[in-house]
Amino acid sequence: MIERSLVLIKPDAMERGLTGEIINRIEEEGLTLVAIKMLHMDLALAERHYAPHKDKPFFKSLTSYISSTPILAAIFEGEGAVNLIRKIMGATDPAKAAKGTIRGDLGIDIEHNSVHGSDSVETAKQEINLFFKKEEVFNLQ
Ligand code: IDP
Ligand code: MG
Repeated sequence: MIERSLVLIKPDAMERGLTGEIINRIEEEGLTLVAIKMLHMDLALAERHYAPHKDKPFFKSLTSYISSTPILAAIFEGEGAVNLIRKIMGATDPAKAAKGTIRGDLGIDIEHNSVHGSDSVETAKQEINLFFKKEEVFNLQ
């Protein structure tokens, strides 16, 4: 199934100049970039994006972190894009993520883990709508 997934390059990766490295790792696995923008998420957008975590003890810290500096939001498209990107990213906690994954190689800690990737096709649709207008997404296949 051709799917789309939302990827965010988080503040810790932005600050260390890792955008090219992260995009490259995803493109190398055969996925296609169909939308990209730089934006500074405000707290309201951060709270909407991370709403499923609103009752977690780290919610306040997480939303404040993700809105601390400008980030990159991107949509990648391709066969099984959602799960493939989860695999390329690695486990949530960089200390537990495998070597060769983005988080395993580049992540700092469980909060500052360099990237976000949608966790299902359904979530991806909602997340994409939160960040992109229809006309900002391109058909390259
Ligand atoms: P995911 O990004 O791998 O899907 P989620 O459980 O959905 O992981 O958590 C969303 C984000 O919240 C993580 O990427 C990470 O930045 C942050 N996070 C997750 N668990 C913790 C924690 O225990 N402490 C601090 N931040 C966390
Ligand atoms: Mg998640």
